[in-house]
Amino acid sequence: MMVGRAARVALFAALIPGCSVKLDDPAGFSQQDAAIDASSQDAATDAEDDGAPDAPMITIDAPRCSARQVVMVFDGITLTRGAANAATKTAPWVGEDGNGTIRNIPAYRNADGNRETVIAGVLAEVQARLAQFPIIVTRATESTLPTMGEFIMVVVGGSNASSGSSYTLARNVLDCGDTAPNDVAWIAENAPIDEVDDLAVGAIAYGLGLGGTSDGDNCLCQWRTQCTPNAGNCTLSTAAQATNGQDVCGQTPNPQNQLAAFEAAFCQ
Ligand SMILES: [Ca+2]
Ligand SMILES: [Ca+2]
Repeated sequence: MMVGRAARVALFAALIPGCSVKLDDPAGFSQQDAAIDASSQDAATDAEDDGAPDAPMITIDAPRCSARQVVMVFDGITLTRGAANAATKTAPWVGEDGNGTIRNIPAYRNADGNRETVIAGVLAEVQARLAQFPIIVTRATESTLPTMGEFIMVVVGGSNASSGSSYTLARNVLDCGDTAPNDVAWIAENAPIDEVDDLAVGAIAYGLGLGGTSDGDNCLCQWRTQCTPNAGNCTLSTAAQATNGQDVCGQTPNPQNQLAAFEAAFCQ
């Protein structure tokens, strides 16, 4: 889906004052499948050599990067202001507009008859952005959130009026030292569909303590920085220069190895 230039300029100008140029992504959805190594089945072996048929030996390998998951919510959820914790559906940015600390975020594109196709495309794109690790990305509803294990929740839908975010396009908090493993991030309904994946990766990264950059190709572009995202999908870098001094974690080296941060958070 292409969004008119004027609308997009207004959208990004609302997020970053002074940011007035934004290019469309000509690639759109690539519909790539994520290369997630979900399981493999080992061949049965006749270990005993006793002549009797062996029971099948099946080993399910856990995905390499399963220390934490990414869970995306598209079907509406109630969030409450509090410490960042996806399991309790609380985040410090909820209701930062002062209009209430319990906020109902509506379902993403609820009036769009094509919403399931759109959501499937967004999920596939987020999986593709994170396939290099790989990181498990799944969809859940408020009633089917994981009940064990650590997970970062990315809620998509509504506006800053419903979430209470002080930013209009996407929100997470810079989590220096990644002290909260179960961050809760939010992306607005009106984010361009082909940028929801990039915003999700940026939100996750911000929650790992990675600072915003002014590199238009990088997934941390425009996270509290004056930055115009380039066309196409964003990337992570081994040497990303975090550019906004007040929002760079003091203990974090700069430039930052974003790939190592994701590896540490999800794969170790
Ligand atoms: Ca975190
Ligand atoms: Ca994209």
